Amino acid sequence: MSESPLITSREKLDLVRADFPVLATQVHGQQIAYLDNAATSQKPQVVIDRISSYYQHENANVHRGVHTLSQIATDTYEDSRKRIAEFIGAGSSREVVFTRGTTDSINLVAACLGVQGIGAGDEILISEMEHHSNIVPWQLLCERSGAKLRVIPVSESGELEYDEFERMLSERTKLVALVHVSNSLGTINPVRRIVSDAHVIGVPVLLDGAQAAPHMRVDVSDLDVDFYCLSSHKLFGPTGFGVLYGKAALLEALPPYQGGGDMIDEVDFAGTTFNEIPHKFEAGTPNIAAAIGFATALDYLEELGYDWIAEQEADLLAYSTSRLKEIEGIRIVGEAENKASVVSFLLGNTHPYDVGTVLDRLGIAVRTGHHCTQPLMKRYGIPGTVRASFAFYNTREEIDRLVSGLFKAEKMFA
Ligand code: 7TS
Repeated sequence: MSESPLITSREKLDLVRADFPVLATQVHGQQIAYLDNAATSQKPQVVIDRISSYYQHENANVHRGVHTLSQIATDTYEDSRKRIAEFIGAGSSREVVFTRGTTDSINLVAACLGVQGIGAGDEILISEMEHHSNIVPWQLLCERSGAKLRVIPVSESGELEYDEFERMLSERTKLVALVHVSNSLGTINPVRRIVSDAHVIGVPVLLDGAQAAPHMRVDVSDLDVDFYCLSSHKLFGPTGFGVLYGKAALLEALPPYQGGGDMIDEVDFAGTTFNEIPHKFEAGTPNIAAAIGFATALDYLEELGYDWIAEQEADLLAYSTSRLKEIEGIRIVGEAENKASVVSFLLGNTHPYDVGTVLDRLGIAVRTGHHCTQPLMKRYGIPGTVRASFAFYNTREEIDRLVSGLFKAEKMFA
């Protein structure tokens, strides 16, 4: 994207859209309206080009070769770590562990904490609005250790019952693990208050940030959070790559995750010593191209600016919410006061899958189902929702197409 100072905001949007080749794709003979950004976001051409150029000119393994190409790959890869650390406000790149994504980041902490003497009488605190990846790893840990999983309830409008959180938080709590922004409801949780309340009694906090960083500036130092997890592919970077941020002292205290190359200091049959953080948690050849591509995606976002992103997405959220309410049979699920640009809804008694199928025929991509939050769907007594999740490159016209598609679906299933 390049712009002159006189550019209008619509012209800027059109220039930004041109950066994302997938947005020109045709589906069933129509230009795609891609409204499934919470599942994964599209990649700008600069990210695609950077990954391609890495494989064309720089590909070599990292941390092991004396040869020049390997040194270049290592430097570029470690520079990406510095870039990512800086982007999320980490104090040092030592606090940035590369993983396969949010799921892997959470599993890493759960697996490593499990070795650290969590046991009967201890509690892990999560909420009813968690993605399965912030439920199941803790259930597995509790089964192994005898610890108890406690669940903060969610209100009808989709907010954490904060009084319940305060009541449940105690010296038995070993960790609070909560979603920053809900993928199904769009709720933005009051994470600053959560972290500070937990810290009053010395309880560490892990935040699942998969859906937060695509919409807002995340600064882990400012939040004073202990662990923060995110996925590159939801942040306009490649799939299969993500980050676990952890405070250095906490990461140092954890045992290694998986064993293998790169995570060791010295291996002997009598015993092995381990590499320093973050490498201690990174066994095997990593996804080098993804780290480099992700750093490029962050550069792109920075250039765009979170102020513009927030302005654009606030408009999309407000416009879609008011337009959807024109449809008589619509029920919006999740109307928290503080929301990201995600709208979940039901159309009368029509199954979300049927609505999604009609929309797909019109070239409109939404997600339908439980969105990997089955306990949350049970809380609302529904099988799932239709979810439109917006990124900064979406337009009001795409929302108009969604709404007319829904009117059509309503008539078909009446
Ligand atoms: N946490 C949240 C809040 C998520 O939304 C997701 C993925 C994950 C964790 C897992 O991320 P991963 O990159 O490790 O898979 N959410 C969705 C979604 O809403 N639709 O598809 C994937």
